[in-house]
Amino acid sequence: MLPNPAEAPAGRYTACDALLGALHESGVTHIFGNLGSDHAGIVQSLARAKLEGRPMPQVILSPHEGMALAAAHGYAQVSGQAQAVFVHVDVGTQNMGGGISNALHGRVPVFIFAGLTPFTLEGELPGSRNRSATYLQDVPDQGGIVRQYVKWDYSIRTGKNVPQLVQRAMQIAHSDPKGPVYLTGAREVLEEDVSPQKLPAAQWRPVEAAALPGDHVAEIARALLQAENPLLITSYSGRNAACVGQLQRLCERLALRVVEERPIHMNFPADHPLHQGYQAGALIGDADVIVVLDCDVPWIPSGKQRPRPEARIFYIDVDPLKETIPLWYMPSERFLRADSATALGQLNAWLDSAPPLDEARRAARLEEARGSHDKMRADWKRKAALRADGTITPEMVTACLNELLDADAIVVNEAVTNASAVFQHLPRTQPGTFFGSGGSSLGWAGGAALGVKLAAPDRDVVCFTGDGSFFFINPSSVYWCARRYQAPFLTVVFNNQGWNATQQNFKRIHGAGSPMDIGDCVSLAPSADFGGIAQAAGGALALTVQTAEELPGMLARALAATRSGQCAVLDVRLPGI
Ligand SMILES: Cc1ncc(C[n+]2csc(CCOP(=O)(O)OP(=O)(O)O)c2C)c(N)n1
Ligand SMILES: [Mg+2]
Repeated sequence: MLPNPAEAPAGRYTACDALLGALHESGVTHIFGNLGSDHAGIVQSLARAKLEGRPMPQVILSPHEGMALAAAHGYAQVSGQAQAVFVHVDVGTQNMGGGISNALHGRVPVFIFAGLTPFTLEGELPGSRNRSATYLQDVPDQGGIVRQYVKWDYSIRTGKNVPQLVQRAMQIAHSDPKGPVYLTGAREVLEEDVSPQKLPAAQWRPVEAAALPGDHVAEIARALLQAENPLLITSYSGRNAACVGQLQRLCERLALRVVEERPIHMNFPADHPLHQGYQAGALIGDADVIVVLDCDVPWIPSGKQRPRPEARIFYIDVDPLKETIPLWYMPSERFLRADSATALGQLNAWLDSAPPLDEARRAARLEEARGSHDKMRADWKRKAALRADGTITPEMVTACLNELLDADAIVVNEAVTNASAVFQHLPRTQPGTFFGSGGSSLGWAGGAALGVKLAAPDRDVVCFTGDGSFFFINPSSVYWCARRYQAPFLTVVFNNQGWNATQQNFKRIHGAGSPMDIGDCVSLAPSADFGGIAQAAGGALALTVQTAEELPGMLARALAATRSGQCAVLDVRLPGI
């Protein structure tokens, strides 16, 4: 704890200065903020820092808290660095909504700060209550609103140790499994005068990546060498770019097939012959050794495709217990808590000094995989072909977009029942070019795309939503922000005029042949003018595509607009559900 007078501004130095200074020190460059009466001291500190030319995180003023959190989520997915989200007491916390569940399940580090309503009534301390609303925002346990969804929550009790609290919060957020943290502070505490202090960042680093215990490296490597039909299933190992190369090396030397199950990241090059698509399906039942690498739900136990009872299953995961999911089990031979890049590096190193897999066996397996890879893709291609009746399919949209995008373009996916069209026809080949929310709360994609674009301003960013999801993204907030902060991206709305997922679930559970009309519960007709909403809020280019014929031209126009600084929303009219 070293006093650092050089950092001290002239005049007062409060807990707010300490909070903002510590965030800056810990690498936070952006505060996605929806500020209120609880943040009066924060606003003052930011203004004073600007006046005095002191570095501070940039405030991205976020008209809706859901967007703020989604943007911090997307930003951290690209950069690995937690950003800050500032929200207003209990009500702003509630307005973050399901986004907090996405950040937790997506294992994304986010630092959330919310004020607490003042705890003095009669001016006993600076910051005391001064408005009727401050009475209405007094709740018994504000942290309790999000406690199930954060890794850590705490309230600042004294301004004196704010830098330590920030560093602790950041250390927890950035340690695996990563996730959101939530800090609160009442106005009186934030107004406290404190002494500047600078903490040595090197002493607050995240916990080091965990490795596989030595014995198990050999055990897994041997099992893979001996296997006839090994399979690897992953969904988020690619969050660490280094893991992609390690995985490719392991798979090539063993002719190990890979399935990306509901991917949240780009994990393995989609054009690689060992890439076997996005549904393990029959491959699961055929496999004698299965490595599950960073995946929450590799198969559905009540589904048709399950591993054989005698299959050897090794679960390597940064979070193999899934502690945030109370009911969860995937019976496996071993559960190993390890960082996937480290674990694969260990397996590769062990295999480097072992006799290699018989080359004939390896080559035969690789050829077989290549055959199924090519066949699968040829089938997909047929689905993307033009229809005689001119109707648009989601596959056509993504295939057409694939022609226009570079390999480093970033895809943000919340396409719900049309997600497979995104997986199949926008094959990502470079790490860090694909993101999903990792959770189940719709409304992430718009804010996430904004955060992604802020973190990667030189790359094309395309986000996919359904028409139902578009309502959830708080579009007015998203497109307003995108214009104000010059973060243009393309949104493709798969508009099937309804909640297809809800309809499909009804059919799955209550029989496909049900004669009942459930339109009242799932239809979103008549369709909203999604592009018009974005245009009104943030001057976005609004395009509606009705026929397959006009699709290529409109996509090119929309993309060109984003490249010249304007958001574009392409409302793709699919056949209604
Ligand atoms: C915040 C939130 N509310 C409700 C749901 C339930 N839900 C899951 S899928 C879905 C329908 C989504 O509709 P749309 O985006 O149009 O995609 P489609 O199903 O038509 O492909 C709904 C309402 C959810 N997952 N998250
Ligand atoms: Mg829909």
